[in-house]
Amino acid sequence: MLNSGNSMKTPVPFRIITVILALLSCLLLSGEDGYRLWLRYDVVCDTGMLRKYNSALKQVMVEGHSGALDAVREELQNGLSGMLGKEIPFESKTLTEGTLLIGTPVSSERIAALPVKDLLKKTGPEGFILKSCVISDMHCIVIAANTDIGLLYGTFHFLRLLQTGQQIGNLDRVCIPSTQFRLLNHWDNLNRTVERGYAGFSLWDWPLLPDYVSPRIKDYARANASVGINGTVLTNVNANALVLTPQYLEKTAALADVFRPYGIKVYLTARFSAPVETGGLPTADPLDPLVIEWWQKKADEIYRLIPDFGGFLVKANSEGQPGPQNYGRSHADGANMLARVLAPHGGIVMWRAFVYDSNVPEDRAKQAYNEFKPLDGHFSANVFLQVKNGPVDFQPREPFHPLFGSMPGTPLMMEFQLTQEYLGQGTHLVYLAPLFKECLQADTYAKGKGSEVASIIDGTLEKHGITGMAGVANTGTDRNWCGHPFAQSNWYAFGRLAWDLTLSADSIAEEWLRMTFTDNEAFIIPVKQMMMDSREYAVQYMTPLGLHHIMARDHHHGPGPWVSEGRPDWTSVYYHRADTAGIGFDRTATGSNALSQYFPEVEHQLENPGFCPESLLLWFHHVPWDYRMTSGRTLWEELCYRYYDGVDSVKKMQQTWKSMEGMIDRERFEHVKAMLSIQVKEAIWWRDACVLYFQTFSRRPIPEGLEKPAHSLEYYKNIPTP
Ligand code: GCW
Repeated sequence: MLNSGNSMKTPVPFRIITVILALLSCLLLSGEDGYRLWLRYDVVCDTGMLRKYNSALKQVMVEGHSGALDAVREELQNGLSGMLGKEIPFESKTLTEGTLLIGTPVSSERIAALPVKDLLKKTGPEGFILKSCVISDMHCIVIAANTDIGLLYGTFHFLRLLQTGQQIGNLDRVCIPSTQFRLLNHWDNLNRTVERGYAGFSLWDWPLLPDYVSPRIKDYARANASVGINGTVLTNVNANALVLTPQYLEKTAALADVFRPYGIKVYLTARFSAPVETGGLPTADPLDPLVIEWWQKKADEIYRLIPDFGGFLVKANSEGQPGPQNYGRSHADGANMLARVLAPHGGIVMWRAFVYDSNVPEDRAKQAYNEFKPLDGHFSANVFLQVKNGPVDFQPREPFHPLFGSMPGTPLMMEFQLTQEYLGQGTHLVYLAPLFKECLQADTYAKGKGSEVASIIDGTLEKHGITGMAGVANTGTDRNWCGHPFAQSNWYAFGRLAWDLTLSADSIAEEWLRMTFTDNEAFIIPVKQMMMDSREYAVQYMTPLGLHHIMARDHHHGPGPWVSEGRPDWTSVYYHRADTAGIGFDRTATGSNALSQYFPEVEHQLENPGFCPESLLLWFHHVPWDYRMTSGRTLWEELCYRYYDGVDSVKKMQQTWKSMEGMIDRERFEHVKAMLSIQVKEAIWWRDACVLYFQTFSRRPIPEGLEKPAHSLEYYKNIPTP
């Protein structure tokens, strides 16, 4: 066993070789396929920094034994040897200068002896302390927490400091997550297709489970833990009852075993009709004693196999899914029945608020509120109502959902969509953190000014026992996990935000770029700007000025403003309402009055087209084509300019990216370059199709100086569905 002292000093020639290797690897920009995500751990390129890190880190002492601590050791071994270019000793029992000391007061006497007790009272089960300390005259860095999982989060935080080139000389941090339940929602089917997935097939290899668990599953867990994600719903909300059968539960348990050391719990979607479909009962009525007994036994069976099972996510009575209303019961009846069977095991229910009914002639944007507001206060304590960020459906821009602030008696869980169903899917570079932040920072006025959506999600505004945030996952079997190389940033950003709601979109982008590509400022500054602007660009070339849901039918990829047949609230004409007088959905008192679902201050801000932000104008108002915009242009002209600006901006992104050649590896450079050229083509497709279509109502020319569309409207309408 290695001990302290000189034996651990790196010999001088080795250090020189290390620095040369570091420089070479930075220059060669060796091939990358994106598999390593943001956990690349390549040698630190800044040699000054590398020297500092090397002198501050002489050995690591991880005190205690558990699966999570094995994960801590393994991650540090890989991370530090990769970034520092040398092996760091882990085995010593003697504290020396430059020790990274990791432990809980229970696993480590040294930690217990430090004056961190009061701090640890604040950090809870997942938080941690990261601190530079002098112990027995020796300079050390300490990661302390109440649990081993807290130590794992602290470890990833520490590694991130090195990955992003930060000082580690004088650390004094206490980190506590903003929300308790930070979950990915996979819309993965048991046949391995992924609903709205654009990165290959499902990561869960059901046919081979439980006997074979791909090593990829552990890497998935590492990636999630590195950003603080602590739960994963494995299956689609459009659920298949089969996953609750013994055969699939065993498979699920095999995944849970790999996730456990990384602090990740598994959850499943519960198909409400499962007692009928797989249990042979005549009904799934949530008040029927036999149904309750069936779920009780099912819960017991699940917890026998997976003692830390997280709970159920349920989509009920929405888009054809069964639910309590099939039996004349309410959403609360359904959710509470499941909550009661999970409660003794510590499980939770996430009941989705995404409901709307084609038989009800009501603005779809109003239906979730109408349905759930009267049920406020009627849900059990271990039930979340899971609410999408906006009232329609993950559009490029939506106002915040009116349920935020309107359900003070119910814990609300945020649902964001990381997979870009309505934002260019697999081919568009769209960084979503600005969209997430826009919603989180919106003021609901629920308890007066300053009642931001974020304060409802993190529980500071209304005190609930549980808080949480969910992201519809964008992962798949593609070698680089997410398809588009930049789509990884949306997974990353979701996790980082769920952990810390106060982080800015800008700082998250910067971290991700440094970890994923390079810390070269000449790359970071322009590419970060490009990421920050990318969502607004997508809004411009797809749905400017508050337009929404005008995507092609079913697949939602390209433009389809002409879609008019079938169920009305699945058509585009329902949402844009263009006619020869104007365009937009009147949601004021003269129209659907969806605005009345917001608190009066918000309603007043939005009810007058003259004061309503132009970014949401056509969401709330039907506006005449000659309406004067703040630019002095008419609405029609402004609409055209926005579409054209959107395309020009994507072309600028393309130029910016091209000028990055040589700064990163060729493989990912070429991949993104090719994607951007597709994005330019598709942005033009969006622009021309929409401008030509809306022109049939406005009957006005495309403003002078704007290039004319290359094809006719008929041409765009006939582009076949991919
Ligand atoms: O946006 C719609 C999607 C459906 C999805 C549904 C939902 C899982 O088009 O594919 O179904 O939302 O959120 O339930």
